[in-house]
Amino acid sequence: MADSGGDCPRHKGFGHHATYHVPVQRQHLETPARRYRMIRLIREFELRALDLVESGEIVGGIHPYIGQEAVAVGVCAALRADDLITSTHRGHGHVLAKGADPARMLAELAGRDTGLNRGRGGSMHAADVSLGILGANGIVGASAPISVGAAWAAHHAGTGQVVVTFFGDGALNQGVLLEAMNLAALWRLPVLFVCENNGYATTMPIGGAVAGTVVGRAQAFGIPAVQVDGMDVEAVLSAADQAVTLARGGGGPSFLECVTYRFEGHHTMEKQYRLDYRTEAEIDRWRQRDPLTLAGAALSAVARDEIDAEIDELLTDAVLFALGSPHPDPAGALDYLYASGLRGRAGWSA
Ligand SMILES: Cc1ncc(C[n+]2csc(CCOP(=O)(O)OP(=O)(O)O)c2C)c(N)n1
Ligand SMILES: [Mg+2]
Repeated sequence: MADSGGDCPRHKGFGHHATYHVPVQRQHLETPARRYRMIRLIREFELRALDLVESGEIVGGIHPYIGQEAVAVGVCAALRADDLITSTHRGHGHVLAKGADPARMLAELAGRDTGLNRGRGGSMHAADVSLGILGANGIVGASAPISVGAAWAAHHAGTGQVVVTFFGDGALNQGVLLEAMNLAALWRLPVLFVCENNGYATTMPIGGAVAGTVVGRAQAFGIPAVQVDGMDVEAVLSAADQAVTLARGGGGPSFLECVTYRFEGHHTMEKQYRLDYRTEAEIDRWRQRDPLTLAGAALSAVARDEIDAEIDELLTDAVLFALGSPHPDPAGALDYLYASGLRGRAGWSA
């Protein structure tokens, strides 16, 4: 079998059947410097991904997470390595913050065989179960019941795991989210509902779609809910910490509304459509509170420069790795479509 490690020295020897060990990242967000590093990593990852969309290496476009990085990093900093997350169509930041290898993630976006899911999932379906990443999800609101199911399983197995479900303000009126919150509250499951309120669902401002308040949705089920500054990684972490401690101790679910903003379009197609639903002045105002700058303020200029240089090299390697990797063999297009080896319940027959 040909080696598919591309030109990147860090990933040499990554063949089709090689066991791959995630290099540095497990629970990697313990200090302000590490949190700044991860915000920088996600930002740089997204910028490189935007380039690859432009050059046609990533087909179909992406939903960039730029501007919202403090939410993923603050929440994941409160988690254990074996905790679980589910994510959204705008999921790169969550997947990276939970510890996925940026090179394999980029390869996934570019549809390569070395990708997290061998190039079959792409941007909106990236997953790495070994890191507790149960998957991004292209269906708005659909990851909430997956999280509640995983939390039910963890609760009954007594593993002490907590499950986070990330979703946008656009999911707030999805019935399935409300059903998921109801069961999580009723059964006191260890779930953290994280709403990333970036003010818009595609082009629809939240004021035009959501009656009542965001936290009110959760409070209706008796779920403790707070609003937090989603541009400030330390504020997100401290709220997430409390919620995770409560869940791990058997106290049931919590809900965080993280108020944030996306600096780029809803999707990379947006530029082509020339959609006009928010002003430059509004975008500029939010850029004044860039989560990267806010997190960087805790560090010296020298420390920031060192981290920035390391991330630049890491992402340059990641691009080389992704683009140097083969596309999947079309002969295997039907592989992995169906589960195998499932056992039926008592009384079941094939
Ligand atoms: C059930 C469902 N309805 C509609 C869509 C199309 N869609 C994709 S993203 C999106 C907006 C989501 O907004 P929000 O949840 O606020 O997330 P954001 O894009 O702001 O991160 C919509 C309507 C979808 N993917 N799934
Ligand atoms: Mg939104």
